[in-house]
Amino acid sequence: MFGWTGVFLNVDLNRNKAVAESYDHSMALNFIGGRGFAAKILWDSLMPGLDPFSPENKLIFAAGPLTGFGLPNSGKLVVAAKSPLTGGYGDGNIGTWAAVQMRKAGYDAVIIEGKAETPVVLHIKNDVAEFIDAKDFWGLTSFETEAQLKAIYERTAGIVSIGPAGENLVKFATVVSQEGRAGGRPGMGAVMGSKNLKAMVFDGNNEIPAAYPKDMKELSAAGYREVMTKPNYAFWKRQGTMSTVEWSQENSALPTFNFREGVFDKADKIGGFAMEKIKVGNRGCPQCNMTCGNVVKDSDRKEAEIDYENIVMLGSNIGLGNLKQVAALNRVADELGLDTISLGNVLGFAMETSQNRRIPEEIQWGKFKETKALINDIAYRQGFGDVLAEGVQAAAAKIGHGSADWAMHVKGLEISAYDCHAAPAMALSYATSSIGAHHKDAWVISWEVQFGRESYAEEKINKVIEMQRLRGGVFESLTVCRFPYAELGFELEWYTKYLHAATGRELPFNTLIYAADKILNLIRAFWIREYANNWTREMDSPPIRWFKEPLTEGPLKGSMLDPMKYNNMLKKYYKKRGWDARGIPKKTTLKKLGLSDVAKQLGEYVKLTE
Ligand code: PTT
Ligand code: SF4
Repeated sequence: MFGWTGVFLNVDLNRNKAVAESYDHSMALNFIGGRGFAAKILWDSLMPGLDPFSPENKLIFAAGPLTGFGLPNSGKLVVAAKSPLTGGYGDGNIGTWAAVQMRKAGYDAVIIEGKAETPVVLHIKNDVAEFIDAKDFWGLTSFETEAQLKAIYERTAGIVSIGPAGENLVKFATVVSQEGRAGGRPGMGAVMGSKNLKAMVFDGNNEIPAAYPKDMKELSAAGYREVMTKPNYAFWKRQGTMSTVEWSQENSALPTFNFREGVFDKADKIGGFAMEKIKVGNRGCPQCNMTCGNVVKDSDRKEAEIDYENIVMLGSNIGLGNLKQVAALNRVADELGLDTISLGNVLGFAMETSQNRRIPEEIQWGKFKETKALINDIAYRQGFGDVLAEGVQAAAAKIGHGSADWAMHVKGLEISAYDCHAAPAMALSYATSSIGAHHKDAWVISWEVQFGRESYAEEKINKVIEMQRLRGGVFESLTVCRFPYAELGFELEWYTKYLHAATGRELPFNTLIYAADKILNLIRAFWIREYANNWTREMDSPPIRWFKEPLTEGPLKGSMLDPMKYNNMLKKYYKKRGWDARGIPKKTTLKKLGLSDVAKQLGEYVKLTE
């Protein structure tokens, strides 16, 4: 097999054993890699109803057939498991040398189960896996852990680790790499912590088999050159995702005061141009010439790497308008290994709950020092931080007194940084995303602004489905970065050329889209199997706030979502997907996608419609 190494590494932490296993061609062709592999493995091997923190949960690091070849923007992998935050399928995408090194070590995925008796670091060098005592690392931040491991292992090693939040099973702890790349929003870092796995060090020096190595080299060089010719390239290097702050403010989509508003009076202080004034450099994922991580000196005089989502969720969403301070909170979240999006949500939720006097704690909007202390309490599960460490849905359930009305999540995963009071398509995208409220599958809001905010037209449903297939299906299974395509207009044909050179196969886009649909339906089946008869179509609803409390400021003052129109939209979405009125894939849909065996199993948990 070319392109894929054809090998998974199965690691059992109960027994300190790692066994390489060849997998079938059909797995590669049907599920491509990354998210596709993870979904298939989790579907096949997890007992429904399993506690996500039990040793039987599997933590999967999976790459795609283009990873590690040196192609532009290809240094990423997917980290996945059953999520402790949502109880459903969870994953994230992280740019890291670990992706490159895992493939060079000979593996398309590393699948970890069991729980080490005491904390370990797993070192994988080609076909040798070592389980190293990690007692000296336990308790360190992710930055400290990586720095210390770097000093011990090869300079080229790729490292992923967790911080104290993962160790303390904070439900939105992430896996961190390279002091500023973080992945696995729905608690993948906590699953790693539950296994007593502090870090993984990957090192490999095998050739990854390519069908046409010469073409690969030429295409790679041409790809890098092409990226640089794109009109927006220079501005992207200046601001990366940060220019979205100004865009969101102009379009009333900037999460402000826990998504109560879509504009923030200090937006210009935390935006892309403000960032340029304090920027000291660029960082990024391996094998990328777009390096979109903006490095700034934060208010603690330390270097922090910042992106749009982080800055907005820890800035406007909690009423903080000082960029250096926001950057410091971002860095602290990276050190502790907390997802910044969920963190900004739980903080905003806590501030609003305090303001509404539903808790005795005084937690005020926009207070830097106090917020930093609260973040620490969340990571170490101290005091009220312990309640927030469970995520916004569980915190609201515990606090009660109507606080669920301002708990901003879908299926337990907190909303990422686009306010949808006036964006029905983006709301549908959040509501039906594969992991809960995340923008990665169908970021349609900029298209929606041009199409018309008020509309609930069919085109919007089509756009959400198209983007879910492309971004959530194709990009997540190839595990390559979607930014060249999404932000610079890098043409999709490049990927079919890359795939041909890597695998020797013609894999046109319609084949990839078919695989994407298969993967997305399998993930849907996973959720349904977990929730069985507790599954309801309300699980595909955006937060109630967007239906009940109109914007009170900005150019779209008075806007909110219409529940009847949204429901109608969701009904049509299900129909286009081939799902029944509950949002459950029909037997015929699964069959058409080559998932008859999945239909059979799923039918044991819920009654399927023909
Ligand atoms: C992603 C989510 C995002 S999406 C951001 S900023 W973004 C937040 N980043 C965090 C962070 O940083 N530190 C932290 N402690 N928590 C964070 N949580 C948030 O996580 C990231 C880039 C970005 S920056 C985006 S949009 C794109 N995402 C891609 C994707 O999902 N798939 C893909 N094929 N390509 C992508 N390219 C872009 O990658 P999650 P990264 Mg991230 C510091 O992890 O779980 O997927 O959630 O991966 O290497 O940091 O790159 O404005
Ligand atoms: Fe990573 Fe940004 Fe490059 Fe994408 S564009 S590979 S997120 S540095």
